Amino acid sequence: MTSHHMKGLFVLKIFACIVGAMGAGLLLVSCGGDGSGTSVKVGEAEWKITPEVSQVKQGKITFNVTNSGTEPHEFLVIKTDLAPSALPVEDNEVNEDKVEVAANVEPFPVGQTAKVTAKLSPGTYVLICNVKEGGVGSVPFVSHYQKGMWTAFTVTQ
Ligand SMILES: [Cu+2]
Repeated sequence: MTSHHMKGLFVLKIFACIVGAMGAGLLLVSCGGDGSGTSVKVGEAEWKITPEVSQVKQGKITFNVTNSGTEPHEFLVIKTDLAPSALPVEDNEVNEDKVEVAANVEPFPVGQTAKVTAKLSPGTYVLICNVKEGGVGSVPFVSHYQKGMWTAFTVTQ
């Protein structure tokens, strides 16, 4: 790769970064690092969510979520000051209209890894799976959140 080519890539990256920040309606203070953001591996299974780290620095965070369980799971990043176990539950699931959903992956199959990127500001978050099941015969409805698929996550300055 020529140095001219590399310079072109560098400019492109900064441009993409500024556009991204403007798109989110945020004041661009700095874009830090090389612009590629931070990646966090997350494991999901019955009935737990296990990120490899529980805290990251603010910015563009990519979650690589692997379903190593035996049924489909989803993945939500919720920004909240509530305790992780105290999100607003209605009809046996978290009411996603009553919380700030920063990122969302719809239910995905066993053995697959889903990827979602979000620009996260400092604060406290909860990672959850909100799949609801039951309702067949006398089996009551219950969400994976209620079964314990939640964990605290912190974004620092
Ligand atoms: Cu689940």
